[in-house]
Amino acid sequence: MEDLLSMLVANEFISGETICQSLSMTRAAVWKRIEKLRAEGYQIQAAGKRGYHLEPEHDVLLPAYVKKDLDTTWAGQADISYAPIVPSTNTALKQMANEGAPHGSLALCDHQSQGRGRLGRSWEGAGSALLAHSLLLRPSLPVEQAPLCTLACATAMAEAIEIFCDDTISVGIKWPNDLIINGKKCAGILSELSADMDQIHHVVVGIGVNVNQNSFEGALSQTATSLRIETKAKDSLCRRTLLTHYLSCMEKVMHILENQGMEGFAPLYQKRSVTLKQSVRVVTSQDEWIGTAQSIDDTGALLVMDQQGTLRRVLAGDVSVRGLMGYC
Ligand code: BT5
Repeated sequence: MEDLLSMLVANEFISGETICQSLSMTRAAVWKRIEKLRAEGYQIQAAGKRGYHLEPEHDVLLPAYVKKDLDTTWAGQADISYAPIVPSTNTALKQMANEGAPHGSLALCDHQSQGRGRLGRSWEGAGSALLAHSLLLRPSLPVEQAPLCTLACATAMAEAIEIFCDDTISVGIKWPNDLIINGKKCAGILSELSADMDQIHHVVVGIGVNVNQNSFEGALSQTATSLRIETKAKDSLCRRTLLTHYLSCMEKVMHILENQGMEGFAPLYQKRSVTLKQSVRVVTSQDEWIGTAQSIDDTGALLVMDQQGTLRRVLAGDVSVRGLMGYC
């Protein structure tokens, strides 16, 4: 199927005969494959003698289009699953990971119907306004450093958004997983780890980016924003281009993290952090308290000085930063 798609992507028109010869298939078999691709969402026209023509859709996340735009060596170069609608790209990718999908595999969709946040919360954003996707990592990191994958993806996506928006906006990271523009959340990350005591099997990192929403309803109207709102773009923005930037940035950031460790990675993260040196409220499953965020340790945990002067390590939970997303 991949070969047929690559041929359709590479040629404006391609005759049935050329396809038959190149793939050593009968016309009936080619026609069956074309029908299958159509059922998957590809808009393929049969233009008489000129042959088949794949509509160059503006912004669908079909694997053949995504691969065509990539300049990476592993990110997005392995298995890519795509469906027009999935409940959650993280759930889809976890299944692929359990079946052995390699490092760099992706799960994509155009609509996510049951997007998941952390701690059982939900992630909203129906339709193509949202870029919902998940990337599979099988990193060369010790298991205690697995949380750094979330921070690495946040750093890469922040950088990708800025490149995508021609540096007209700046993106901050609220520890551990929120991307913030002008005090509001434009993207969230859900990382799910599979590991045993001494090794990581895989990390599924799902990111939902608000790309083309013009407004938000209810509570989100106070706390959420989108790239379209922030850039004041008249036309809708291309999610596929953003995804391509992200995958390139991700390779660079992971390379630094795996080869230079925290010494190389920490400065990249710190310069974007909107949490460090700020007054924060920490809510964990056990308690709730106020302090000042000091730094990130080698495992990605946040170190916070509480009001009694004790430095406390926060590895999971919610950290509100004064002045952001409605916390004052
Ligand atoms: C997150 O959780 O921010 C993680 C979101 C991850 C979503 C991606 S989409 C692709 C992949 N597949 C999935 O199923 N999930 C991932 P958390 O920190 O728990 O934040 C959730 C909270 O963010 C919600 O309770 C809302 O308050 C808020 N929220 C929900 N939808 C939002 C949106 N579109 N924009 C901004 N804030 C939102």
